[in-house]
Amino acid sequence: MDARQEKELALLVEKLGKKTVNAAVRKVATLPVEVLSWGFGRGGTRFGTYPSGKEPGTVAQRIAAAGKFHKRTGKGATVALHFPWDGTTAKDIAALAGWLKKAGVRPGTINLNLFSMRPTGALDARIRFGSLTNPVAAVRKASVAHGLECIRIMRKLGSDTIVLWLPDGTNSPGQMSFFDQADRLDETAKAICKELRGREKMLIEYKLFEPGFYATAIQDYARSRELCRLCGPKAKVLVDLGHHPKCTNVEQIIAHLVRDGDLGGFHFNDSIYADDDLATGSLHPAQLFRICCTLVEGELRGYQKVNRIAFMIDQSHNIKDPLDEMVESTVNIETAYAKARLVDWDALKKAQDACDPSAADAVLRDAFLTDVRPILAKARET
Ligand code: AFD
Ligand code: MN
Ligand code: MN
Repeated sequence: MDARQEKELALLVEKLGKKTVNAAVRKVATLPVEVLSWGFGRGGTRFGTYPSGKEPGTVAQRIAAAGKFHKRTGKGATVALHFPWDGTTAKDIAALAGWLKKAGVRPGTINLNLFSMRPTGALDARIRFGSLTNPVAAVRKASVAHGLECIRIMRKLGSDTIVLWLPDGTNSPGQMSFFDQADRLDETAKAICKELRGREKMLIEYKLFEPGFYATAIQDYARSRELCRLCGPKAKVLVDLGHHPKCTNVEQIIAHLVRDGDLGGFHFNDSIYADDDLATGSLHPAQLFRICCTLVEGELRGYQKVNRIAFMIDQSHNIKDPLDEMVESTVNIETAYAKARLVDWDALKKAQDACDPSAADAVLRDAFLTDVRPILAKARET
């Protein structure tokens, strides 16, 4: 920290008290934020991807960039991986383990890919009719096999969590019965989850639409939670911020999940129109603050602890330098979380119980408007 930041921190201590500021510094410093291997490369859209040749192109280069990110920010101790993008053969996985070690980072969640055709086997052009919900048993079987393969890779790399994002959906009312779609998924999701042992987990992600444009198999948190109930305590809900209708109160969904211990974690990003995977907090910092406030309030009420909930970034870096955008997103997450840790919860509760919404909102605004950059600088230093 430089002299100016030290002075600003001292002012915050004067205003908020040493205990509150030190607690916020500690919470930010110890909040794990997982980055994504595929985010260090050039992202794109269905209209094209425009690599300049300078961004990481190979798996080794992406993992090396993750190492650079970790050194620069102290976050990203774990890196989410995606298969087969990050490797297929045992040799690839061994090489990947070496690159991660060399970069000083560890494997994070293992993300299934049920949306890319494979050169051999039943995950061929038929997956346009779905994977785990496909009408053809052989395709469903191959999809479950991919899930089991990811569990094997998870164990090989020393990770303990797989992520199921299911691209399955239909594009017209007649294409598939809702009942068949749901029955098949109940069965195939359980077939993957039952292989998990001990502390191993499966995060089940939901998404309103895309690539399906009529009926997505896991389209909202209700369906994800239903599947978690079916699969048992090893399955938890993954909330991707870009996966909701634009008029959704996401922090309210999070409160429901936290109360039942169903929240596995987040895929953080930002968007205005759809699942656009823009830099977290770059457009809706107040929503990110409210999400963090809901998590902190949940923890203070004895529900899930914030640092036991997976904070993961899931973005597509189409324009900016991917590493810069990953840093920007991480700082936005730390900023929102630091502010949520400054909320005067007693004053808020008092105002709420007195039915005084203006006083209550003033408490939240006071925290939200606090410049927490000195706290982040101190956290980074520690
Ligand atoms: C896409 C999907 C989903 C998934 C991610 C990685 O929308 O968010 O988690 O790819 O597979 O963004
Ligand atoms: Mn996601
Ligand atoms: Mn997405």
